[in-house]
Amino acid sequence: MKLPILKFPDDKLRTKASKVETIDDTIKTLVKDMFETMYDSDGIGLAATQVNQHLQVVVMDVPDSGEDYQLILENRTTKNKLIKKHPLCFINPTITKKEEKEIHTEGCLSVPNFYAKVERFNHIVVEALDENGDPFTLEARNLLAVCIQHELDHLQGILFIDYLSKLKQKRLLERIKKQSL
Ligand code: QAP
Ligand code: CO
Repeated sequence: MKLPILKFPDDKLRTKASKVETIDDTIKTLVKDMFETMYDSDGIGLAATQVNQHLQVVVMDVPDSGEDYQLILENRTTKNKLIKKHPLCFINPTITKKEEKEIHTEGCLSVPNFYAKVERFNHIVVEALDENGDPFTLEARNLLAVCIQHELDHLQGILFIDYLSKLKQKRLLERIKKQSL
């Protein structure tokens, strides 16, 4: 089932997520629905906070930009099938190592049609449970590392736009207010 996504400036996006105590059928259904919602919205990452579920659950599928796909003749469908092949689920995630700051352009399903440059770590290590409750440790770089930091921020009620200047935040709010008139 596709879930509705909270949009900035909804205050519910500021809620801090609680730790998942047991990975039961409710959590498994939430994970499944979050993947469906993310893929259907053409997203690469989604935090439970964004679908108004205040639990430490994140789903992600970051396109692989590796050389493996360069020789394949692509169309819209094959591209999606080949590229979207790294579904990851993080439950109760924690970042245990952060290295190398870099500036990346980010977007967010909760702030549609807005993109901005944010400084993040380019190399991280994250520990989490997967959707079956099995612990894993993942070393991530580049876009995957950026996406993990962005999604973990959502679980703390933090949005990428919080890192922008007050002037840029003010302009964004004005733009959103005009759109919803
Ligand atoms: C977070 O964001 C992210 O405005 C995931 O019209 C994004 O999936 C981290 C999206 C980029 C690092 C880099 C945004 C889709 C998707 C939009 C997303 C839109 C349609 C955002
Ligand atoms: Co986001």
